[in-house]
Amino acid sequence: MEKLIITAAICGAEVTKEHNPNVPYSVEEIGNEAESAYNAGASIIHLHVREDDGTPTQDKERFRLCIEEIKRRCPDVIIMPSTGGAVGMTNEERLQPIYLEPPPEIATLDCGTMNYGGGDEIFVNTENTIIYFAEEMNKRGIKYELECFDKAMIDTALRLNQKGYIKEPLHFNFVLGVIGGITASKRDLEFLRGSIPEESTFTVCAIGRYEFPMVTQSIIMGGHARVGFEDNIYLSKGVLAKSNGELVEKVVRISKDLGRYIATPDDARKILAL
Ligand code: KMH
Ligand code: ZN
Repeated sequence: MEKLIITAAICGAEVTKEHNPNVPYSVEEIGNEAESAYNAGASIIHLHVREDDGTPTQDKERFRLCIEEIKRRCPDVIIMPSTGGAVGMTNEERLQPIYLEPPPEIATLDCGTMNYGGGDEIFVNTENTIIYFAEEMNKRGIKYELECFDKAMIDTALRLNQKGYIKEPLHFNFVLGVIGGITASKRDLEFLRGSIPEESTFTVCAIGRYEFPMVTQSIIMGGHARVGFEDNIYLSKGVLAKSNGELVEKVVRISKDLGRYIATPDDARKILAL
């Protein structure tokens, strides 16, 4: 089976130090967390950034500082900035990291609007927004990871692919277990996997206690794996992870036990055609 690409989503926009004191905010903390994940076997860092007080930001300068710090410590790692940012940000705010020079190799592209996390929050990605983000990334040669929180988002991505806005080769991230999105079960994952073209690649992430069971299913199915504080802060029941590296180490153990080797960043570049 193809080598396993491990993405570490080290920070996110929602989880805080109150949930787990090891969630990184400062540039140095982000560098430490990226390095721990990379040393453990992550080939991609999915990056959100924060102000020092923990406020999520899409500020281009803050991204530049964090990316420089990560590259200094992990020269060949693939850095995948978020264009989702945090609920309530404008499209222009969210897009800032794709205007960096050099542009990122890959960035996220969220494929639909949804209720987000209960309460009144809505994560807004209209069809025009998705087209606009895709076109801005196309102009800069940036590959997208298609973030699909539900089956309808896959259908939207495929429709926009047929219309020529979203380019191949398609790479999906199935995000399972966000309140407002699809639940995290083997049945749901099989449904999503069966809904994308056979030749496309996919990775899986899942929230909280569903992280490791769903990622393990993906490893068995030939998909890839994402873990990290953005999705889950526990190493096992009631045990907070000390670092993103611990979460990556656990996936590496599971994958090796299942007979699947781990992709280096350059392997990941080949698999994803970056
Ligand atoms: N924080 C969420 C609202 C992405 O990175 O593109 C969006 C998100 C997805 O995390
Ligand atoms: Zn994200």
